[in-house]
Amino acid sequence: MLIAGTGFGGIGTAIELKRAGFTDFTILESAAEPGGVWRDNTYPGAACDIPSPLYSFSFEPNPRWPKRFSHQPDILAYLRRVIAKYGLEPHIRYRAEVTGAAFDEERGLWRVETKSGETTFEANVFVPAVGQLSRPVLPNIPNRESFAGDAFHSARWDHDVDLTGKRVAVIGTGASAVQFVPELRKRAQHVTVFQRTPPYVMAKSDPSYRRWQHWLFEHLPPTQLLGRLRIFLLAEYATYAMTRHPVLAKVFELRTAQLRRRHIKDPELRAKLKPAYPLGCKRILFTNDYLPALAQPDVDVETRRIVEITEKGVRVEDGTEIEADVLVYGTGFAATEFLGRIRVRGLGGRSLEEEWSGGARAYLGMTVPGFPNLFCVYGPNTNLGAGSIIYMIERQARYIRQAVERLARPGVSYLDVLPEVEERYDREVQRRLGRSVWSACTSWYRQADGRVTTNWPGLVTEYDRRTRRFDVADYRVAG
Ligand code: N01
Repeated sequence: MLIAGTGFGGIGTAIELKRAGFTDFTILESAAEPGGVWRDNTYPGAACDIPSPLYSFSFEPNPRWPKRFSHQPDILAYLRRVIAKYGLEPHIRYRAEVTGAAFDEERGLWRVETKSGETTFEANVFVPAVGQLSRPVLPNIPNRESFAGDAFHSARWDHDVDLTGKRVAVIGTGASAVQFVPELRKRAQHVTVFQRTPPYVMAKSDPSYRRWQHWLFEHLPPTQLLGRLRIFLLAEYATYAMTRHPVLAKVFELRTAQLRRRHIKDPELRAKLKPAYPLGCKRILFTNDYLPALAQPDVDVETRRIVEITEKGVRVEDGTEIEADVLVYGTGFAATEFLGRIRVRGLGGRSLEEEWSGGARAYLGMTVPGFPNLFCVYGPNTNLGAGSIIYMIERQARYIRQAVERLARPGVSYLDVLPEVEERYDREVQRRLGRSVWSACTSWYRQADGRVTTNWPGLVTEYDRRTRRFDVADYRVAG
């Protein structure tokens, strides 16, 4: 078996296989170290906006999280510890970026190529676990290359650039920007935040865990489990409110307005920060220091439309040039480009890129007709508007493990999901998404034609139920 990626998806799947007694697998990793997005996103203030008791493997609760919302170094350290504990290191091949995978029907094997081209790997099962939010996007703004100063994307933070005393321009106001803007403001002389769409911002309760709590979690694990359950139920409630219940969503909306009134005294700035789309349509951002940072005299929120990047900074629609020494792009990821640059060929040489030309889709977010024994992790329509993606990853790993068990039976060469099963599933998911809040504005959840290809339409408990048992009747079994 081959897994691509050493983020939570790849590691979670590998552990599930190993715990079931399958040890014949290799994990291909493009970088020289493990960790996925938690290795790559090192911007100042990088943290998880889901509390750690839920943003961790259920079977590895970690009683020693320093804070409720852990920071990137702690999450990366956790993932490394898990890799070591489950003995996964010998399975990982670093600097092996998967570029292509082709299914050999006769032999029932995937042939997987890497960038270096030195080795072609062969395996009966291929599990791409390359994430949805792992390919940074630079915006299509004219003359981007003309900027004379330092410029970088938030997910590729250039720590060699000293921001002390600099004028910094930030483009974007998403989950990443709200974390790094307050931090870089502490060092920079001035920050201009270019905001195209104001986000909904909510406060977060983010205490550091005390020593007695660490002791309790270690010696009485159910106490930590209770905390996990509470966060889980809150996330389910938030999803329910956002997707099905406008009145409940209104309660959240009022709280965001309250927060703006508390932190932003200038009515002009407050008006600029008021979102004009239904709450939940884009990700709600949890932060305690973003709004206070925007209220400072050394921070400007610029809402005039950007027309070009210049040698000295950013030009906006009325011709004004806003000068900067450093440009930071907090402009997000190519979320709807599933599997990124991996060219996948299935039965009869069919191309996955072509199959997905109208938008990525897969049965339960994992399997695609004509691409046997290919199981995506964190694939199409498995992202969450609220809640922990690790919960979803664990359900996918469980399903994949069951498929692998079926494949281990004598005489089974491959499993190919039935086109009608996938078609029925996709129609249902898209019908529900079409009625959901995510169809009410543009965001990274949707592709250009409006189709929501990233998000799961329901509660995570529904996904849990639907993926609990691998039903072989959904598949064509080739001998
Ligand atoms: O990216 P984003 P992100 N001109 O796509 C703006 C996860 N995450 O890196 O809204 C001007 O949300 C764009 O504007 P608009 C999390 O799931 C998780 O911040 O499109 N502006 C927007 O403001 C999150 O949702 C954690 O109008 C332009 C911003 O750039 C996801 O990653 C932490 C523009 C992009 O925001 C992505 O977050 C951080 C242009 N041409 C991130 N193009 C956790 O805690 C884009 N923008 C787990």
